[in-house]
Amino acid sequence: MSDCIFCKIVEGTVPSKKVYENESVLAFRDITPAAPVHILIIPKRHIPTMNDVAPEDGALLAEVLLTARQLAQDEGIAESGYRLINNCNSDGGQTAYHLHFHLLGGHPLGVLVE
Ligand code: DGP
Repeated sequence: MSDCIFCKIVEGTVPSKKVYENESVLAFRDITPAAPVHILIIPKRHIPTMNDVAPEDGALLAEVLLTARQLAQDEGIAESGYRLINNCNSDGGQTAYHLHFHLLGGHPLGVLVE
C-alpha cells in the first residue's frame, strides 16, 4: 500500500534499522523504543490488522512468531523474559496499520494483565 509506512520500510524507501529479513518477514528496531530491546516483526505483505489475518495466513503468522522467538534468543532476552504484543485497532492502541508484533525486553516490564 502506497501510504503505509511499514510497506515503505519493506520497499526500502524509508530507512530502518533492520535486524532480520527473509522473503516474507522483516524485523526492525522501533523508532521510539519503549524498552532496551524493542523490535517490530512484520509480514512483508500488507495485512492491516490482526482482524484481517485469514486462515490461509497461518503459516505466515507462524513465521512471524517464530522470528520473534529467534530474535529473543539472538538479543539475549529469552531467559530473562520478554513481551510480544500486537495492538489491534484504535482501542488496542494501533497507530501503524500494517500488522506487526512488538518484541519488548531487556528490563522488567511489570504486570500488564492479572
Ligand atoms: P502500534 O501502536 O502498535 O501501531 O505501534 C507502531 C509502532 O511503530 C510505534 O511503536 C512506533 C513505530 N514506528 C512508527 N513509524 C516508524 C518508522 O518510520 N520507523 C520505525 N522504525 N518505527 C516506526
